[in-house]
Amino acid sequence: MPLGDFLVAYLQKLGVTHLFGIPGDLVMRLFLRFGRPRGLHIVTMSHEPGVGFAADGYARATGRIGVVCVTYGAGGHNMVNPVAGSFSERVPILVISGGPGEEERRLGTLIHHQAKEVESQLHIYRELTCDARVIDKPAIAAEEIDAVVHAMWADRRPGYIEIHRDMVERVIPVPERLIDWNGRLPERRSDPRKLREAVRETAARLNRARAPVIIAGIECHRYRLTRELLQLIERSGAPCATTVLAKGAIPIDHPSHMGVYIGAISPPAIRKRVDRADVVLNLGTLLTDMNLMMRAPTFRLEDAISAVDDRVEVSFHQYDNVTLRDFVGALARAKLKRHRERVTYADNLKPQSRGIDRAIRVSDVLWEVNRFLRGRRDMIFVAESGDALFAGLDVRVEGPAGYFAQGLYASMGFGVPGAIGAQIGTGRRPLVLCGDGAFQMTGPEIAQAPRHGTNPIVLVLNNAGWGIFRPIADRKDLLDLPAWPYAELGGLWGGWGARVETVADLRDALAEAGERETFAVVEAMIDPDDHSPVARKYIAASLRKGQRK
Ligand SMILES: Cc1ncc(C[n+]2csc(CCOP(=O)(O)OP(=O)(O)O)c2C)c(N)n1
Ligand SMILES: [Mg+2]
Repeated sequence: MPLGDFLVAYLQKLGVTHLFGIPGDLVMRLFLRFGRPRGLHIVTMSHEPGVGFAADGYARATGRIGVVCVTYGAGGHNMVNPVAGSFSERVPILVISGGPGEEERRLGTLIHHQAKEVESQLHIYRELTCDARVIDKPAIAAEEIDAVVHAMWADRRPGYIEIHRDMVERVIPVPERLIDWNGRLPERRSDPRKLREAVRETAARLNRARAPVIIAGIECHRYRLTRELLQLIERSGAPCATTVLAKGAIPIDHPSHMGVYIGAISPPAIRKRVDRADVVLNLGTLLTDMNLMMRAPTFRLEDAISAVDDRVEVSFHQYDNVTLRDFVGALARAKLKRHRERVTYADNLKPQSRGIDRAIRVSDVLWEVNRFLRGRRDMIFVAESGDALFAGLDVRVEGPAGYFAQGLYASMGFGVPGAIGAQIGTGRRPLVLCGDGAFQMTGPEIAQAPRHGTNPIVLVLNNAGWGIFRPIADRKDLLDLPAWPYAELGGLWGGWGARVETVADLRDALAEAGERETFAVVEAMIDPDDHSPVARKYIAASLRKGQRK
């Protein structure tokens, strides 16, 4: 069949429902192919970064592959930043790019949209994906596309295929295997002997421990292991926390959930409990500066058991070829002594000050967001980069797997389009917490929301600048932003907007946004020098660190 038709059929078999993209002449033939068949919706946005973040949000929220389709060069290069974020945070995004046909390449002239070499874009994407290929050999085209997708799924990382415009109609052979395939992608398998031994050793240590702790990391989220994880937590009785990156992997109201572990600046109850642990079971945790907030892990490595990247380390014993899925599943079924401990969920919020007819502090925003989200188990929450990323750690979303943020890559611009993608994928309405600076990057994509049947509530924290850097910058004037009429723009773009200056008005505006069918932009005016509780601790810690150097 023609390569273009094969790709459409392949994606449909995979269960892909949406494709995110912006066309251009070098990808038009392919792009229109996606538009034609029923069952594959095309989601276009204003700018490729928005497209990329939306596909990432879709993939994070659904656990499926996100697919983007862009034109070569100008489009592909514009997509680099979101895909880098997906790579960093283990989100499987398939980038499909067009490209110049063979005749054009043979002319020997520069081709429009070309940067350094025709292959430059491929080289760039090799850095940002687990597999990147130009699909230019008809005989093995189907196998190559299948290989990229399998690699992406095994790694939960982006993949890249470039299909030049003269290849779209080329007839390619499709192997029987793919015709008979049921569309399911296999998970990586463990070596059963190593798995058994790693589980036996871990169970023995857990059973000897007096104060074990479980820390759930990002891989629990990406491999969708919440069910197995909860079984393990319940069987072992150990208190658990998530890392910054994995917030949402454990339901907020689970009785063993302590909260978010942020190293030295964790809520004191969590820090003390982790420091006191005689076994720390790290499940799928990438050790990052954001997770630990610039401090080496407090627990001793000899007391740690860690499962990440298909490898289990029990103290200084290492077992490779043991996947997190198999490990958590088998451990949950092992004979475990049940530990008993009362756990209360801890965050960083101090009690809200009295009175609501007063100026809004960031901590008020969090109290009001939590009040608004209470009982709305269908809603999801998305935190932008900037103070919203720190602030979001104190947000309580009650429904399952309802929290999304770029906790490690931390690119501004993820919030609004990421939320649109997440709603497209799950049907759940997002509340986005977003700084004014981040809104100026991709917030206008909100104008696309109604076309795609979505209606996020965007809460813009308007502190008139890149506020997170004010405490550490001498030239504060360099951090100022022009005042956009955010709330008015929300109304002009087809939604509803409100600008609020008091806590009472914020409460009312959120309630009204919750009632409305359209998207909403709630602009909360914030003192330029105010920050969230976690940001304040983070800034104080980095200033101390800076002084020590
Ligand atoms: C794409 C991108 N560019 C630059 C940065 C660096 N950066 C991190 S936070 C920030 C300022 C964010 O401003 P705003 O959205 O208004 O949030 P606030 O700091 O005021 O809370 C900047 C510029 C980034 N994270 N991502
Ligand atoms: Mg700001």
